[in-house]
Amino acid sequence: MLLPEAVLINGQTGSISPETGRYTKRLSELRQIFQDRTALETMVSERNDPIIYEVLEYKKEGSDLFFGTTIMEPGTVGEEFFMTRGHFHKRRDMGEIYYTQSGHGVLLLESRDGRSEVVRMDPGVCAFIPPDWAHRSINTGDEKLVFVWACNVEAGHDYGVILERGMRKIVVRRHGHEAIVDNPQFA
Ligand code: M6P
Ligand code: ZN
Repeated sequence: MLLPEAVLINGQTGSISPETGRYTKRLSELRQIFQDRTALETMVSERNDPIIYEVLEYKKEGSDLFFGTTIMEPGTVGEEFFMTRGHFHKRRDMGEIYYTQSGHGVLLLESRDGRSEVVRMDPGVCAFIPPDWAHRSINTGDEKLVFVWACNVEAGHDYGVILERGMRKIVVRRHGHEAIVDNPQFA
């Protein structure tokens, strides 16, 4: 029998206790998602392949739900803000929530039929990601962006279509301001 448990989450650091797993994404693992490949390679070599985000999770064998935190560093590659890979769920009937704890960013969503939506990620905002919407989080602030996510263990990640052709919108810093613009490389 699974037993209830209190999980302590630090909204500033994203730490979880108890934590059952984690992974780190460095810039060199995200070569396909940023537009400016020259800026990317320069950062990989000159800044020692920086960490872009970390995902920490709490998952119990036999449970239907799991949850965790994502901790995103601030920064840009060329003019594009640091972002996650972005994905649809394998299970098209399963959504997710992203509950922002600290920092500021943008949650970019795209439906199968090509509609783009944005939910701002500010502390206290719990974003509802409906089933079958691709989602990518982007840190547009100058501090860490920390959010709590929760979904069904069966949801799964489908990276294919977003990796291959990108998302219709990109989020960039232009003239010192955040801007959501059409992706010139959208295939
Ligand atoms: C959130 C969740 C995770 C996801 C992570 C990074 O934490 O949705 O399931 O893995 O963001 O996003 P991605 O896998 O698209 O890089
Ligand atoms: Zn997801």
